[in-house]
Amino acid sequence: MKSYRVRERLHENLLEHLLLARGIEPGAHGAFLNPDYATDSHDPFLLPDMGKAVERILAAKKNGEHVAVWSDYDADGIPGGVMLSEFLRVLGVRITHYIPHRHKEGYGLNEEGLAELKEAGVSLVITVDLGTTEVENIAHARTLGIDIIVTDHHLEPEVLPEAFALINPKLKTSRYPFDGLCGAGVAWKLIQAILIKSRASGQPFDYAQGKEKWLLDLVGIATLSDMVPLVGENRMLARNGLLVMRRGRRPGLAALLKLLRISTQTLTEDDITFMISPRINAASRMDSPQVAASLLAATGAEEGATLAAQLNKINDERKGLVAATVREVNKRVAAMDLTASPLIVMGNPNWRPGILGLVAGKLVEAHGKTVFLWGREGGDVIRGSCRSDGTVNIVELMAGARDAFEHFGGHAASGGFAVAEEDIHHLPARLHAAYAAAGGLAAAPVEVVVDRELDLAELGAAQRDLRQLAPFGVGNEKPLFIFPNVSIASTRMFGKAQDHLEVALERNGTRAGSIAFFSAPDSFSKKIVQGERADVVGHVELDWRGAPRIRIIDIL
Ligand SMILES: [Mn+2]
Repeated sequence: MKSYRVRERLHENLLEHLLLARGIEPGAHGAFLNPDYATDSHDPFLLPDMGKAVERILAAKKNGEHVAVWSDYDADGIPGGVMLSEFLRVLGVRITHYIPHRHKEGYGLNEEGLAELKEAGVSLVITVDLGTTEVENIAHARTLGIDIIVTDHHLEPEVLPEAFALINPKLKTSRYPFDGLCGAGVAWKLIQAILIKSRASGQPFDYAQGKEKWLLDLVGIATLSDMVPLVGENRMLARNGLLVMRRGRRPGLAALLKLLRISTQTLTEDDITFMISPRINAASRMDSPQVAASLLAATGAEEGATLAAQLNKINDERKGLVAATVREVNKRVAAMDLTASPLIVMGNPNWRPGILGLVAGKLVEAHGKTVFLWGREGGDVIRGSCRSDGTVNIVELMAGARDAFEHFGGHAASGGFAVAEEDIHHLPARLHAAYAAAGGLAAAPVEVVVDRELDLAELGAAQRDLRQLAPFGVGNEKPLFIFPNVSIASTRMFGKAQDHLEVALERNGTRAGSIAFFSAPDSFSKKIVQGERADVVGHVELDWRGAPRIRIIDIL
């Protein structure tokens, strides 16, 4: 059960109050509100191995070497890989952008892919968003005569690989003042370093001063997608990234936004995280990571439009597949009695592992249980995804059944695993035993902190303040308000399936619109009844006409 607490008022001015509530000291408010490209960007040479990496890349250019950018397949790795490839190509380096298949190859480097690149004559591989843990594959690359420069932001493992260079702000040896960059952010620092070095040399590259800022749209997408804290240098990258995106200069992105009927000029972080990132991620989930990369790399309007349509179609197929899998699981759940079971553990060799994380997320919401789902794609290893309902740390749960898995990993709330075919039938019993041993905690009651009370008449002013505080995300949560004692003037359902709710609110003669997607008048703590009064908890946003409205979170 949720309960709400309104934060103590820290300042009369709303913006100051919100900044203080986010732990930003009064002296730092100006710097937070106005991220600055020059001052918020730290010296890239403070990152480990940066000087060495730049020298190696310049040598590769001089020697006419064939270089591969090997990026992850998600919405951090793909934009990062496209960006680095695009930049190095402009410098005149021969580049192949390699993206592994999410399930046939999996996350990271692999011997077959390296062999393929070796065959194609590649002598240098630069990773994006991966590589920090790749001890064996990097040693193998060495035997093939391939140098590897790692750019990554993942945590330092016990043993580090012997890469030619290992650029990662999270390494214990890093002197870089900010360790929150995403994978594309680290690749971006490599670009900055190459340019600094080139411009300091007597013969700089033919690359106009400041031109590199046009690459920030890709860093921005990655930074917003990868759930890194939107503070410090990330805030600058995300904010400038959105500014570049609003200029609409990348044909593929422009075409995708147009197709989704998102206005380019007023694009916000929500458009990226709810509309663009899931589509980039859909590509690899549905076997075609290259479509997302080609879309972001497209140089012509026509090519952009074709790829946008293709990516959107892949996303529709992904949605259909998720919905069908959810239905199949629900049917099986209904046929079993799971009332007493804290876990749902299920699989089907025909399920596509790439979508099971999304399916598990929906099932956690629907059933309030921790969910493990597995499927298979190529080979005889079974792969799956799991999501916690909040009663257990899912990685610790899997660790409690360690030998049931070939591999597992993840975070407290979500994870992934691989199981040998002959062991899969033991998985439910093993996980239930591990859950019982962990003593599965009761879900703690959730207390939601509301940033402040607001009157409907303050909506417009609040919206202007909020745009200064944006972009919102991890580390800079979207402010939540309570509008006390407002009248419900009218309600209506809308949308193709009539599954979205719009409510007109009124108080002291001021009217305001509010909205809740996939909701009905009885979806909240209190039922919405026309003519009655209620406290509305919600976020403030702009509607498609640019008027402020409330996004309903709850009705009390
Ligand atoms: Mn990443």
